[in-house]
This record gives sequence, structure tokens and C-alpha cells, in this order.
Amino acid sequence: MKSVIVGTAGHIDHGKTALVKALTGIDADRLEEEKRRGITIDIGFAHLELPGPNGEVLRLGFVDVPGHERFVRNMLAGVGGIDLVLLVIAADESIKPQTREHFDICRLLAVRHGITVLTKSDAVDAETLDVVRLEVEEFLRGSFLDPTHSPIVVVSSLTGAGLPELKQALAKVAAEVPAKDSNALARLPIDRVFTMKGFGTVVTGTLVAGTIRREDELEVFPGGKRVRVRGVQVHGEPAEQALAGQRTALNLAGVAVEDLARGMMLAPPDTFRATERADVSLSLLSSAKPLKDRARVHLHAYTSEMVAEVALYGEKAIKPGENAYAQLRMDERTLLLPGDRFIVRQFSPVVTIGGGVVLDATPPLRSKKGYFLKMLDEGTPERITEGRIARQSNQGLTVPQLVAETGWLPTSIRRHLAESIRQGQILQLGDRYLHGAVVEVLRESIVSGVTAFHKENPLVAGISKEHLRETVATPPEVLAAMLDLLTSEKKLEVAGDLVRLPGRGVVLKDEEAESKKTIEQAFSSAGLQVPALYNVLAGLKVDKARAQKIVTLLLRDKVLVKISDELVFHHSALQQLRGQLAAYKTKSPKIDVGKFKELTGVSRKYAIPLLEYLDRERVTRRVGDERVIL
Ligand SMILES: Nc1nc2c(ncn2[C@@H]2O[C@H](COP(=O)(O)OP(=O)(O)OP(=O)(O)O)[C@@H](O)[C@H]2O)c(=O)[nH]1
Ligand SMILES: [Mg+2]
Repeated sequence: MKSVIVGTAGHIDHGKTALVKALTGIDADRLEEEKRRGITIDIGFAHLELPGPNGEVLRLGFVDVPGHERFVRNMLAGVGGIDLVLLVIAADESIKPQTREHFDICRLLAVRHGITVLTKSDAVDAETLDVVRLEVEEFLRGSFLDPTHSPIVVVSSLTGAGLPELKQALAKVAAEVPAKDSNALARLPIDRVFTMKGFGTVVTGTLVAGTIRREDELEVFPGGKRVRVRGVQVHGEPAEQALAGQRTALNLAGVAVEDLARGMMLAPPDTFRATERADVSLSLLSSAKPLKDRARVHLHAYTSEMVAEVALYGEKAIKPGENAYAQLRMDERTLLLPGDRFIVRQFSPVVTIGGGVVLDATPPLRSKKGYFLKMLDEGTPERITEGRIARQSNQGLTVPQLVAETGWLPTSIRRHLAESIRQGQILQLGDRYLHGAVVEVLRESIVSGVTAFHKENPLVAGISKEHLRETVATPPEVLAAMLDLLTSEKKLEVAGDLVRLPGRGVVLKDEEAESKKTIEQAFSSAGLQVPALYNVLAGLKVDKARAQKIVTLLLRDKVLVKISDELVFHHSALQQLRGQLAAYKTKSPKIDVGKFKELTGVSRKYAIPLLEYLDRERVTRRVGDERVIL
């Protein structure tokens, strides 16, 4: 059994609701006010089973929309999920404003199948009917309802004339409609919310993709609330599951009626993110005024409606009848996915001016990359997957992230990735996929990061993974996978938490570190009575060259201070000396060599270079044979 959603479209009073009733026996006008005023205000529903041309059963769900120009927004809430449109034109009135507007909307939403129905045939003579038919044929020329490939059926809902032919045409066209994908990830745009006695919260909608089963958990967008499906109904009958393309009612647990509204969307939990921005391809109707950059519009997608700003990519305005790439910036968060169709209406006065398709629902805020949109617009799923991964640079993307960005199933994504991986365009690192060129750059920067670290820290065995990760800005799992790659290629070595270049042995480093400690201790414990440097170095385990390197390092780090060719002091001893002089100053502003020797306990051999050092450091100033303490 195949399920197809049939929508009506057309000007007010042209007989849409009457036609649906004549076909199905169901009055889609369910509101008391609708019955009283004799017009449709909100969308209504009906259903019909027809035998298809190949003997299969076609299950048609009807969405009957209002024709009144004030209720176009309700019409938009209904038209989002339709597969096939019945464009209803009354033979006694021919084409009217909402005939055009509804037809424009269907074209902008890329509805591809339909039947044009000339109603009220009983109300006109044959001549008038011929004239109207000519007008209508002219109107449809070149569109998806072009009369050369799409039927025009003349009916009277009053007398029943033409109804058998219409049913036949419906069966034929419905059989041609490609079935919606019930294996895809489920999305149900909510069009009605109400309480049913004994059941609680019920929502209805046209299931645009996937399957929803009893007991499924779903997430409400926006808002993120979780709900459980207590019961499913399809076309008013209890069912175990609803499939894409079916009018669906769900009895929901875990949510109050007040928390739900038309415009929200149900989808699998923890899979998608609501967005406030979407990059789109936008077409402006030729009947519209030019649309300026940053113009505010009413945005309609499925059952949702909100205000959005249209930011153009590079252009100052879109001209009537033209297409452009744009970023929609919404006033509210909503769930949109690439491929979703939308309509925009002028802010004021409110008329339909255009529509288009979402290319990217996770765009950067200020991307100037029109070419990226062109690729998303025209590329194959393989290229799009590759491009999305490349865009994330060092971060790459996981399969769940790709699902969230594209709405595709994990299996499809893996299939799209297979060839790129085989060709080396894409590499898998841990759970992430990175672009090949990015991996090359990353490889270089990791090796050069480690090399630079060794150069700056000759006495440390290696760089810690965390430090390296910060240096190259990449997720831990990507670094781990890169390190696996680089160690297998013998470009790096990993020991515990440390990463190093091959050959920078730890044993060697331990000796150096030990020697460094020995030197430091020798000088810090000596105070001002420092030993000769060559004596200290001679006692070390490391060779002369490396000992000299360690000293250079200690001097660079100002742990040791060289005050003459022969004399090296620990910085703490010199610090202490400054303290002693400051204390001495409180007794006497001046000091001579003798007093200095007395104060510090050093011999003349040390006292002279130390005082000269203090002069250089402007701790003292020589005046004759004495020093003024500054
Ligand atoms: N003579 C005649 N009258 C019809 C026919 N179809 C509908 N009508 C009448 O036309 C009026 C409008 O019909 P509806 O079916 O309510 O029109 P509609 O297109 O649903 O109108 P809205 O939903 O308000 O846009 C009603 O009075 C119907 O009885 C028809 O085939 N012949
Ligand atoms: Mg109606």
C-alpha cells in the first residue's frame, strides 16, 4: 500500500472543500465558524483509498486548505508535506489572485505532481468552459502542471459529473509520485495540538520522513522536550506505526497541550539541533518588488512561521524573478535540514514573494563563501560530505555530526564516504573524519611542534600530549590517531604521556636532569663561597659538551648568574646579598671593601668582583675607596 498526500489549492469559494467531500465523503471543514460562514479558515483533512493502475491500493490523505487571502498562512501550514496538488479553478470565475498565489507557492515548494480541476462545470455553458480552459492552459504553460503532460479535469461537485474521470486521473498521478522515504530519520511537523478525553495530548501532522512507532521516544523542536508515543493513528485508525507520507496522529505522554503548538517538529531524540540561521538558495517571484539585503520577511517552512532577516551574499538586492544565495537569520530557533523547502512573504503588506531550498542549516555566522553554497547546491552527496568535513578543518566530523548537518542516515553517510576514503581524500581518525589535506598539514604541525619543543626544552624528555594538543588545536581522539600514524611511520615516539622525536632517549635525559640538579645544588648550598665551575662540572656523569649546555641553560633561565669570567653564583645567594646590604644601609650609607668582607665573609678575591657586579646592577656606587649603598 502506498500513501500519498493530496493538497488542494485555489481561490476562495472555488469549490475545494466541496470537491474533497465529493471525492471522499468527508467534510474537511470541521470548525463551527467555517460551517457558519461557508468558508474554510484552517486546514482540514480527509482520506480515500483508490485502486492504483497496477492493482495496488493507494491511500490518499487529503489536506484541504483555505482560499481566503487572509488565511494564506494556514494554507502554508498545510501545503508543506504534500506530494500532489489539486489546483481547483471554478469555471465561472477562472483565474483569481489566490489561484496565482497558491500556484506560486506550490512551484516554490517544488511540488512536482498535480491535477488541474475546473470545478462548477454545471454553472457555465460549454462556450464559457472552453474560454476558461484556454485561459487556464495558457496560465499553466511551462510549469509542473503544463497541460501537455498534466491532466485538466472538468467536474461538478454538485452533479457528480467528471468525478469518475478525476478519480482515475488521481490514481494515475498518485501512482507516479515517488514514495516518501520511510527509512529516513523521522520528522513530523505538527499542524494540530489538542486534548482527547481519555487520551490526553494528541498532535497531528503529515509525516514528511521516516517511521514513528508506538513507544518511540521523540524530541520536540525547538525546546528539546522529550515525549513518548503512547499511541499512533493513521487516517483516523489505530496503528502500530505511521510511515512517511501518511496523515498521522500521535497520542503523546510526557507533555502538556500548552507545551506544544503548530510549527513545532517531532524528530528522533539527540540527533538534530534547532538553528537560528540557514544558508539557502532563494528565488524571488517576478511579481515581487526587489528584495534588499537585510530585509525582514515572514518565513514559512512546513508548519512553522517566523520572522527572519535575509542576508544576501555579496549582492545589494535580489531582482524580481531572480535567484540568489542568502542567509536566513530567524527570530526563533527551528529545526531545518538541507533540502527543506520554504516560502517567504513580504513583511508588510503580507504577500508571498518567494521561496527556496535550505542548503546548510549549520552555517558560520559571516561566511562569504558563496562557492561553498554552490557546491552544496549542485554537488553530489559524496562531494557535499567531503566539503562539510573539509570545512571543519582540524576538528573533522563524526558520523552523528554529519547526520545532524545533513539529515541523512548513518548508513548513507558511510556509503558516501567510502569512495573518498578509498582515494585518500578523507581519512578516519578515531571516530572522526578529516580531509586528507588537513591531515597532511596536521602531520607537519605535530612533528614541527615536537621539534620546537625539544629545541626550547633540551632537558625535558618530551612534550605532554595535552600541551601538544593545545599547540595543534585538535580533539584528543584526532591527536591520538595522528600519533598512532606518526609512530607507525617512525616519525615520533610516544612514552606514557610524553611525545618525542625518535632518538631523544629518556635515559640520556635522566642523566642530564640529574646533572642539572647537581650543579644547582652545588651553587645554592655554597652561598657566596662558590666553588670553581670547572670543579663542579668535572664531577658530573655527563660529558663536557653536555655539561656546558646545561650551564648555558641555567644561565639563560637566570638560575645561575655569571659575574666574571671565573665566578658564577646562584641567584638566591645574590638575592640574599642585596638583603644584607639593605639592612647594612640602615646603620651606614657607605661601605668599604674591608667592611664588605666582614659583612659577607668572603675573601678579597670574591669581594672585588662582587662589588663591581653590584655597581653594574646599581645596588652600589663607587665613590673613591668606598661604595654608597643606593
Ligand atoms: N454549482 C456548483 N457549486 C459548487 C460546486 N462546488 C462547490 N460549489 C459551491 O461553491 C461554494 C464554495 O464551495 P467550497 O467548497 O466551500 O469552496 P472552497 O474553495 O472550499 O472555499 P474556501 O475554502 O473558503 O476557499 C459552496 O456554496 C459550494 O456549494 C460545483 O461544482 N457546482
Ligand atoms: Mg474550503
